[in-house]
Amino acid sequence: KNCSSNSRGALIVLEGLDRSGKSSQSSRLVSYLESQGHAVELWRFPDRNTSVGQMISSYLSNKSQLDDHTIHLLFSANRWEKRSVMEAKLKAGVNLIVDRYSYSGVAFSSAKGLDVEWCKAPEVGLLAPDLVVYLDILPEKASERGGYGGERYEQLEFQKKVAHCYEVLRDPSWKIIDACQPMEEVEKQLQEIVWDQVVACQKGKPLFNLWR
Ligand code: Z5A
Ligand code: MG
Repeated sequence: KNCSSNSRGALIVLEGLDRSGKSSQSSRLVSYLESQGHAVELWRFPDRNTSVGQMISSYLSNKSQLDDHTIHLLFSANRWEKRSVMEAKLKAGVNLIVDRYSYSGVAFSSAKGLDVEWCKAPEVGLLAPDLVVYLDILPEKASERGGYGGERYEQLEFQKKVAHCYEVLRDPSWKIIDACQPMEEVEKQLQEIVWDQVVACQKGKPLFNLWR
């Protein structure tokens, strides 16, 4: 292991449509990194445990109604309230595997018609991921998986719009994995992609802020 003072954990984000396999793959990845002796934690957004997270959860389960801008800012606030802990963990050498992040925030809100730049603004200054992995699946294929639950956004027509918004956001640094492959295959490809970043961050790769 590299012992330089700038050694840190990697911030790895998994993105993708509903049912693309983010949660399944995030936990498999965490187990893998643990088995290899790395310090690692599984995080997810929204984090429904905070008071902001509870407002979000109530909105997603249709128990409350909120203006589109308001819920967008709550999702963002939910990331801001975790930012300092996130930075401390990374600096302490803990790798963070994060199930959804700012890209979900922008993709889902802009899919409702909000301006992309307006959606990005509150995310500026959050920690930039070292790696964004997009689990790629057609909305039609995703909707066949176990059926959508009853939460807001879990509808095929809306998911098609979200898919388009993710395409607009996607940049060349993203790693795209075909999420229609068997779970074990996705898992293997993910392990290979993530390994390089974990090593680079151990060697002291600098940490940046988002969208500055
Ligand atoms: N949202 C937002 O609007 N703004 C924000 O800033 C953020 C989020 C952060 C809740 O998110 C909603 O919040 C979400 C976006 C919005 N709304 N939608 N849509 P969430 O993360 O809590 O949503 P979730 O319900 O936990 O997860 P998910 O995205 O629906 O699914 P997933 O994690 O991608 O998939 P999975 O649970 O791992 O797998 C789904 C099923 O597919 C399951 O039965 C698996 O066994 C199966 N599966 C997985 N992989 C495979 C493969 N390879 N083959 C076959 N079957 C598979
Ligand atoms: Mg999930």
